Amino acid sequence: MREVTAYNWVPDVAQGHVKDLRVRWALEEAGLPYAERLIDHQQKLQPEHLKRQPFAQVPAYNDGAADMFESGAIVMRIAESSETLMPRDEAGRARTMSWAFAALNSIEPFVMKVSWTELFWPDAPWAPAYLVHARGMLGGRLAQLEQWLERRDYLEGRFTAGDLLMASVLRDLERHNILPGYPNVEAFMKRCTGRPAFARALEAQLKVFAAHPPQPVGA
Ligand SMILES: N[C@@H](CCC(=O)N[C@@H](CS)C(=O)NCC(=O)O)C(=O)O
Repeated sequence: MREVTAYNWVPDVAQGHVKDLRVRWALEEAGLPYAERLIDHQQKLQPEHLKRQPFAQVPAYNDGAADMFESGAIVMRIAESSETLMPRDEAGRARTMSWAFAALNSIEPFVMKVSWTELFWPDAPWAPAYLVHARGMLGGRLAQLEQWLERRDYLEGRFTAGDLLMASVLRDLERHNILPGYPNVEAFMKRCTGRPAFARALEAQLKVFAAHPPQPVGA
């Protein structure tokens, strides 16, 4: 049985945004059942977890043949066994890989600069000036994506793991009132997260938090 390591509880701000969600979503798209290994914020620091996730984070993953960490890598491994996530032809597989890296390497860093600043340090004296630049850089990337998505429902015309990762990244902007400026990008994100597999994954993550009491999360 595949096993996903996830937190048993996180603060409200992170609920529905913890990165095991991407893995759960991929497994749901692929129709693969999985078990949860739930850890708390003390267990993430213990040698047993650090063996599986060197940075004391989640997700971690085991599918019987491999122990893995890094949500993007895990999603791509799941995609290898699902045509829903990865086209069978070589060129299509290569394009899926390109979009997966684009999501995590060309878009996510810009999303994180804005979202972390606005969520965690909104009142810092440096925040306003930093945000001008961070929002500017993010806007440049979103404008390019906006153009790419003109007349395309998905990044390559059909849903793949690249879309799953891109939508997962973009979704973190929902609470920052940025996406309405990029209607193609926003529609794409909603198209992806409107898939029944996403709803099942989100429900599974939130159900865990509802069942566990709050706890300190500091490292
Ligand atoms: N690049 C990693 C990032 C994982 C990550 O940021 N995990 C967060 C939850 S979404 C975490 O465990 N944070 C706790 C910590 O860093 O102490 C991935 O994509 O798997």
